[in-house]
Amino acid sequence: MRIESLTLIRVAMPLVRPFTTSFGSQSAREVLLACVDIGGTQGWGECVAMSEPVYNAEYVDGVEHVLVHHLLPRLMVVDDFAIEDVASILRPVLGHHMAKATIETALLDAWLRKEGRSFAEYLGATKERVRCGVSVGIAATIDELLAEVDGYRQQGYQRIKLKIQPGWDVQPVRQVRALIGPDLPLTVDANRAYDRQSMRTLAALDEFDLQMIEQPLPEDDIAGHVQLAQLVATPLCLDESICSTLDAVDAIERGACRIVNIKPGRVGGYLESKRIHDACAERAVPVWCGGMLETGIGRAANLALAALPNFTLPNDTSASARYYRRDLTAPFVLQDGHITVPQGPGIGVDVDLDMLQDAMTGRRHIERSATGR
Ligand code: OSB
Ligand code: MG
Repeated sequence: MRIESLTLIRVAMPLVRPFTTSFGSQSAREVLLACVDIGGTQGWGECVAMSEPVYNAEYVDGVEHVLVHHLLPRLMVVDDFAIEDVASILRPVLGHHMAKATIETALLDAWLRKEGRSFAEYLGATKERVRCGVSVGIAATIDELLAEVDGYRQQGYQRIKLKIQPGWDVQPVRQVRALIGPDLPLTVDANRAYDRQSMRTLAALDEFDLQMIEQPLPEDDIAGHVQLAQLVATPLCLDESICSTLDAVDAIERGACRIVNIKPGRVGGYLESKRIHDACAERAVPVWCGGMLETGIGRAANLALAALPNFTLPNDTSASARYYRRDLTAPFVLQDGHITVPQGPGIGVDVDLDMLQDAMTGRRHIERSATGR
């Protein structure tokens, strides 16, 4: 394939309720979409970076800059490449996984649409629907948290994940466990908010039979996670620490985690996500698909990934209504705790162009001819 044009579209997406984590609160997503044209067929990629570099180092304006000035020019000078070549063409640019994932996903969608093949089939999906959990932000009060969790429980989510931070951990977890009973899986996600001095607090969570503790320590403290894993009985899961297959293998072999959260944006795309899935499967380490409050465009691709066989734990692939009043695609709906994997060509869903028009805040179009090729 070769790229004829790239259109970058900014969309303002208000959340149904603010989402608060240990790194801050957000009431809307500023979504960057890439629409690539390869000889008349278009494909879409959703950038998962946040407005500010507070989850990891990437942020929306930075992603747009890297795409336009460093990634697109490297792809535009190649007249015929395969989807499997994209990562190596972009390898001279260090980091910037979310930017790389955005363009690689748009190219994968375009190429698969042209071939009449789905993400699910290309990636090797073995399930028609995936298990869904829900990620619950830090609330103003425990009563508000309990009301929100109760609503999700009634909707049928298969796992509740509570965001925690120092001062919002043992008590909310105790009360939520009391509300939902012993059978519904419960997890916590600290987004790196603890340090080596707070290991005792994390060990106090053992009594609540959590399925996992996600990313308790800073992303570069693998040795700290190894120590913590020896002190707590609850399995540790890494999110921010895992940016590649090498990271995953290293963390597993050192005993830093027993579960891996795979977010395609964080690791540079769906091809690398599949490699992480395979490496974890070989080592009998279960994985699940994380989320970044994606619209239906990113969610469709995540569902296809989560349909791979070693995605055995409930995923952060919740229904559209958990995030947005109106989505950029037909809404994804929770049925019996699952969402159905799209089977059409590419990501398998169409972008709602009326909705896109209404929510668009900016647009930038770059033609091949304009780059002098
Ligand atoms: O750590 O998993 C996280 C959202 C933004 C940034 C980081 C995280 C999250 C979530 C939301 O937990 C998961 C979802 O999309 O439902
Ligand atoms: Mg996380």
